[in-house]
Amino acid sequence: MKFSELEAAQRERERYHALSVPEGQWIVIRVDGRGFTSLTNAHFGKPFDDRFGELMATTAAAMIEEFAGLYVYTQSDEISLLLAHSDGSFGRSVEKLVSLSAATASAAFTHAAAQSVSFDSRIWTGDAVGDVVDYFAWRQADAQRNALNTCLYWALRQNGLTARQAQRRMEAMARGAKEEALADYGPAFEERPAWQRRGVGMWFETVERDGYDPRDQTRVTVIRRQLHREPDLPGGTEYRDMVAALTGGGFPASCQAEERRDSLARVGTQL
Ligand SMILES: Nc1nc2c(ncn2[C@@H]2O[C@H](COP(=O)(O)OP(=O)(O)O)[C@@H](O)[C@H]2O)c(=O)[nH]1
Ligand SMILES: [Mg+2]
Repeated sequence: MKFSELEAAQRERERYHALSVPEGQWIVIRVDGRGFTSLTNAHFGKPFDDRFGELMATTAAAMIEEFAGLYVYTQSDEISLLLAHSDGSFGRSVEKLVSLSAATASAAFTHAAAQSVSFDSRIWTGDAVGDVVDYFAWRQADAQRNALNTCLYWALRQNGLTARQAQRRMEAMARGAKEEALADYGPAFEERPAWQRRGVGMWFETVERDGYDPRDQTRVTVIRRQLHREPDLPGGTEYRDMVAALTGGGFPASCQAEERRDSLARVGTQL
């Protein structure tokens, strides 16, 4: 068999390589830590750990920078990254987006924590801005529900209940009853840090800085893009409006991913 025939036959067996997200669809990439229940049980405080939250935020920042995304949101051990509508990176190849996002997240967390971890990855697609808003509202609602459950669970455990007893106690409780029970043991749910209840969001913003142009030795105003980190996200309608506004992204619609990456690299980014 000639090499060219062998090559063609093998390429044909890379069956999923041609799979790509159609133009015009919004893309959110979501990565999730693998086996983070055992990781957090072994190395981090319960129910929430500041250092773990910091590591996830660092990982989220690496993702939005690497993919020059519009918005990144992290809660628990997951990160959702919204790409620009016109993003053509990697030909919108599913294999590339999934593998490189998982690799980026795994490398960033591993480097920051000095502990080897891996993330899985999936792609969500949406037809319109309203779908993107629904997606992020969904992940935030998931954050809120899990945060209430985990806060109450650990409050019950710290007050002498076994794992089974705590689970039984919570089984039949509606959300209101859980909030009331939690308030009996410590700070009310609404008084706990917002990042624990609603997650953390990041996006690029434009700021004006005083600069110096060495060519004609004049003071100039330079526009810089920097990463804004929001640990106090709003909930409900306000959050939906915020996400809708971020789909605009601050880049002209015609600006391709390569140009955005270049412009971010040129000005540098800072947290
Ligand atoms: N101790 C602790 N655990 C956390 C924290 N954030 C997330 N987790 C845990 O991370 C796990 C994430 O859930 P999931 O992805 O379904 O579990 P996995 O399949 O084991 O990765 C849950 O067990 C959470 O309790 C934290 O700040 N502290
Ligand atoms: Mg996980």
